Amino acid sequence: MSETFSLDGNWTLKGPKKIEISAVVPGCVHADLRRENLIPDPYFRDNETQVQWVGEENWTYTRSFELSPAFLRSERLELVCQGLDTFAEIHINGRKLAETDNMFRQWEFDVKALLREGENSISVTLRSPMPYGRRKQEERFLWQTGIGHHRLEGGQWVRKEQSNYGWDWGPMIVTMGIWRSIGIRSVNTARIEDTRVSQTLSQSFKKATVSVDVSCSVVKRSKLLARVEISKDGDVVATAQSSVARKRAALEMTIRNPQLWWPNGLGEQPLYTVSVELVDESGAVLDREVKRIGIRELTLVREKDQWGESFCFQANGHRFFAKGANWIPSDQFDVWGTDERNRSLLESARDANMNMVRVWGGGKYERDAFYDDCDELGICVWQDFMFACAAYPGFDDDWVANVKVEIGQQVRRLRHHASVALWCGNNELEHIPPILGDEPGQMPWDEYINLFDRIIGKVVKQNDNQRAYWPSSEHSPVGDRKYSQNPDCGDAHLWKVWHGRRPFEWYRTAFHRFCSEFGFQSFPEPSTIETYTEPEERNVTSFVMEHHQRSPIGNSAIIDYMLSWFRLPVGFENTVWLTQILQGLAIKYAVEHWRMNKPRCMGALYWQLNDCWQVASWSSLDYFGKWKALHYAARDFFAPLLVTGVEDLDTKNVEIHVVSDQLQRAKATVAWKVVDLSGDELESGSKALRVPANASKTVKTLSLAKLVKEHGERGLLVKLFLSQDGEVVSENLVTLARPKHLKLQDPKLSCKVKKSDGGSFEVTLSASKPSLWTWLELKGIAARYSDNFIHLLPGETRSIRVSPRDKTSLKAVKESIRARSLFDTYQEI
Ligand code: BMA
Repeated sequence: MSETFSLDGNWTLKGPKKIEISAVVPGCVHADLRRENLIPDPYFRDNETQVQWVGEENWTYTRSFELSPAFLRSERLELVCQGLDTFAEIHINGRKLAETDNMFRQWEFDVKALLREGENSISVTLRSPMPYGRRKQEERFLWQTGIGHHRLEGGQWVRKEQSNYGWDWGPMIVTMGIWRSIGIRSVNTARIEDTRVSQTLSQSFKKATVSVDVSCSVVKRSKLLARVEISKDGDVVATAQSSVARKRAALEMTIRNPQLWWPNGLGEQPLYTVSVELVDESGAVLDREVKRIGIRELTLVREKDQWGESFCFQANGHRFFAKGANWIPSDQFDVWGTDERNRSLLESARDANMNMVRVWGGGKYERDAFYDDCDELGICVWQDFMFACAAYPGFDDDWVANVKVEIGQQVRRLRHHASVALWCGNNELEHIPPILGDEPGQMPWDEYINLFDRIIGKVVKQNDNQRAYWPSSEHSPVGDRKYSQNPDCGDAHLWKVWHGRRPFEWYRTAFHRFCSEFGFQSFPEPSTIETYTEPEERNVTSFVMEHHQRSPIGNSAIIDYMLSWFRLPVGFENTVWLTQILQGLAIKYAVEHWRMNKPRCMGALYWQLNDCWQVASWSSLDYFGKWKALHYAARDFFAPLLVTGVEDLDTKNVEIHVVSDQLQRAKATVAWKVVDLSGDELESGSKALRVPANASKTVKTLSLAKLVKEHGERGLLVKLFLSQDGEVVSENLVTLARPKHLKLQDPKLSCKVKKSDGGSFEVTLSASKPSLWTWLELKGIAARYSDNFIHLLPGETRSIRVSPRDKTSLKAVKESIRARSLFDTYQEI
């Protein structure tokens, strides 16, 4: 049986200044130096500037290991490096084995001749990628975004995480290290080199044909057999076996009445285990590979329709609206972005009713566990290949050859995952003006098309014919390819709000088919800011706060929009919380509009889900995974059944819409309540509805002209409720004036706390006057809230479950709890 002798664990790291410390593999140089206290916390204040030298040096990892005689007798021994970042030179027992130049590739080398019985040594020297990138830029300059503003040069020449060089939400810290597992694999007779699982579903979805293609690496000629077993929860549901001919075996199995895998919100995520064994003549198992699959149809549908060409995903015969966000690396240092942290971020995505993340092309291909989590949580993955916002050297044959291997390996690694929905060539190469063209520094269109359409497109097709390949995000497939943000086809990155400084209302003029990026920034909450600032720096324009703001227009854009919507807040804490409320409002504006316009628009993935350090950014989850106001808002605006209202400031009408993503029709009741700013009811009503499946519907128009005459635009609030079986499933607030102009009164919030189960607490909130964006905070206690930033009218009560991260007493919760609302943000302290 093929075995791997792991070389993970303790190594020694040697570097400049006579540094010699213990190191952990997988990991990176910065993490090792930090562990030994040789560098300060790079995320604190502007310490990032003090760690720049690390990425400019060369570093050597070494270790020794003992191999048993039995292991050494294996017919072949291969060093398998699952990831080396990036320019590595490997030596075994003092002899040079190889050089590598791509962080995203797995490297395998035959090392039998270099190994000996007893003690062996290995060293991996990592050469700084910085001089190389700079030299290449001097030889032939290639354009990239954002250089000069917290971005280092030359990254596009190196097959390495591009955001390492700095991004408009991330630090410039160029890593080096053995960043994935490393080990020596023994092979006797043969091993499984690759397993390709494909599936075909019958039209009724009652029968799945699963094909497994096994290819082997053979050391010694012999009769080989491939055996496959598919099981579900321990029960075998199908088996097959076939002899291996010309190093390959093709097996086919049928599963009747398969349990179908669904995106989150549409059904369950049953997973089947496909276990493949390679067996020799004597029946001995030579190698085994196990993959988990979901039986499902998950395709991209593009067809002519009344608006142009659709762009929407379909699962098991049902088109669905993609709801989610863009994923960036969860830490600047991969090793700090643990599987647990990633899992918790993805669970937060699931809890906010998301069904898709886009793994953005400026980061990295994530670890297997990430895709396993997505399979389990029903989060579909739009997978970019790792190219972003720069002209790339498509003219360089060696570079292209390197990329081809990388793409092939990654597609083969990830293609069995139920969640992987789409391969996408790159992020924004097509539509950022200076990237493509014939000027010096630009990538010519024909070279671009050759690389992304032909070469990469072909590698994808060869390795996966079950999924669509989309050359770029964004991309216009019909008519003029250079027509950026064509509303009639393809996907679009809509940045008129924020980068273009248009008002939030602009979103309501956009009718794009699939909105794969749009966003608005906010600050992380005060408790997160405390982890990177000194107390005297807690002002949004202090040097350190600006250091943790990478968008050149960042703070001024936030404040500009804030003044348009809200009263100028008083004090630092109110300011940062209010930026979150503002962000939530911006994205709600966009998403509700696009959901209302389904099926014309069939996807909204906002920029961005998460952060890689503590920073002001477009994220809805901060570096520690804490939910910003946007994430709570996302759970509401992505709800399977949504009620929303669109105000017409000319007619003073409010149109009420109900959007359903459910696959069945549903009975529901929509109710509305118009109140004045004291909370006194002026009008109310309700209507029973049959909500059509997977559709959007206008259900009622409220004419408020008369009430506006009596109370003024600034004197009214409209609350909408959608209930099913007596339970409110969605609610919303509509105003006819900007919140800053509403004459809000002190809501006199009351908050009662009692102990609940599992270490949580139940907080009951009520208000004596309308309380907008009411939020709870436990000062000094990290906690998750079942709901936050809610609108309360007098007479309503809301129970919120508060789950502290660490065990906390009722007394401590009572002492630290604070309930505030919009009104409080501008009260003089
Ligand atoms: C996009 C992304 C990122 C960037 C973001 C915010 O278009 O693709 O490159 O971080 O905008 O500016």
